[in-house]
Amino acid sequence: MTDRRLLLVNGPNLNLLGTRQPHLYGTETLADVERVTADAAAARGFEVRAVQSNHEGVLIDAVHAAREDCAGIVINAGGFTHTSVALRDALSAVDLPVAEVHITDITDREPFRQHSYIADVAAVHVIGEGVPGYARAVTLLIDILTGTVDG
Ligand code: CA2
Repeated sequence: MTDRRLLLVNGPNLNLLGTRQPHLYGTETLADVERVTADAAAARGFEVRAVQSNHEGVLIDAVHAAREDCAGIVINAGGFTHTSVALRDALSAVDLPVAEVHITDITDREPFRQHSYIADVAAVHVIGEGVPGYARAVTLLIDILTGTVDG
């Protein structure tokens, strides 16, 4: 591993965090998510490049670009989690360790949310822990990257 940088990917509608549906997603904003993630990474000597988009192709391009200068990817793919073979293929193709995060417990919601196309290309899964889950995902991903645990 040469680059001590992680890509943080947030998918569609996560730009609305903190503005709607607080009973589900809480009151913290996307900026809070990005700060929590960056702080957890900085504590281990890593930096974070954050991208959020409502467009599948933009997310795929960001994942491809990570191959150049990132050591791993933290992703909450939002609704694309349950629909996007293309985003899953991109994650698989770049061959970087992936941490999948969901703010809510997708296993305890509607049936259509219970399947994740990302799950089996991710080495780390943090689900239903709210925004602090992003920090835990970073820690677990960096453990893998630094050989603290097996990946
Ligand atoms: O629990 C998660 O983190 C999700 O990835 C969030 C996605 C949802 O489609 C997944 O099933 C689970 C939705 C993000 C939408 O975020 C909003 C935030 C505030 C207001 C409206 C939507």
